[in-house]
Amino acid sequence: MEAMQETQDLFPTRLERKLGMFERIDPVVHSQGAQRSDGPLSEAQVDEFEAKGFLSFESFFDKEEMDAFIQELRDYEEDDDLKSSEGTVLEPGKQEIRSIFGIHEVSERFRRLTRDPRLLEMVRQLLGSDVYMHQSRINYKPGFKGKGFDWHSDFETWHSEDGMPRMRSLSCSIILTENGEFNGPLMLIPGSHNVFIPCVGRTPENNYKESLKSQEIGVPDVRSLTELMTEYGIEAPKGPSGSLIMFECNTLHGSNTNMSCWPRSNLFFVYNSVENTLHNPYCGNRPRPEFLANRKDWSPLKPIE
Ligand code: 6CS
Ligand code: FE
Repeated sequence: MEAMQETQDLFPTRLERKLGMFERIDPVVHSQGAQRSDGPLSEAQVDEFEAKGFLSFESFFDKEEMDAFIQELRDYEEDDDLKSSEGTVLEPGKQEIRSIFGIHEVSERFRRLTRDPRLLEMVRQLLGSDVYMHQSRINYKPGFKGKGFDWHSDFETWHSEDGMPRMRSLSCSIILTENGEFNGPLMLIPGSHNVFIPCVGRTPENNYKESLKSQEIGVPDVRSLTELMTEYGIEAPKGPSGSLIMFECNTLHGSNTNMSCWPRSNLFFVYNSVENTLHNPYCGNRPRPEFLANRKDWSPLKPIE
């Protein structure tokens, strides 16, 4: 059975021919019975996450708590070494920072935040096990200049390019600077986590060098997106600094260009179940670098007060 699991790809994607979307096979909430209510989330919140594929919390952290993080981000904008380092992605053709990956390894302050018990306990409640950090990043979206992210399922990429076997991970997105209507907030399609949409097209080696600036491969087709949007609509949770959005790894999401003068910076921590560690990439390519997909430390995260 073990060997079968290794080779069988339950989520075929990135093929030359289009396959239709199909129902999710994994649970959304992985804890069972009494374990489901064993954590900070109420029954109603767990049910909501299960139904919609995300939960949002206005002012989850105090605004003041976020100030030191925001100051650190500002310092990074001036840091040429960091700007030229591997995990930093610049906007296409520009010098502006788009994302810094592996932020929990760059900064002790961010590392501690990934282990904040207020986050970890909710994540463990939903994923039903201990968890480790698959990926962390900051997405910058400076006023006037910040570009968007096209519609995608993170799991589709993590499965095909990183070998994440099953849907048992989630992202915590912490809003560092207020996300409003006009500065390109995260948009999600509620309910979309319940289907897997295979995407068309083989994955080139080193695809991440392009996809992190502008995604071309691993983008769901317009017909499937239209069907889901028509049925479920789109939501864009907004809130001040310190707000939190937790979204399931297969929930379709994207965001617009920031045309306003107000910067939008969000922090993303991706937690994966220790029972869902990475295989070889299902697309057949070499694994992506560590800053995108952690393969060296799958030990359970311990809370830091
Ligand atoms: O390639 C990745 O891993 C990712 N890309 C996107 C657009 N979202 C999630 C993740 O950072
Ligand atoms: Fe994403």
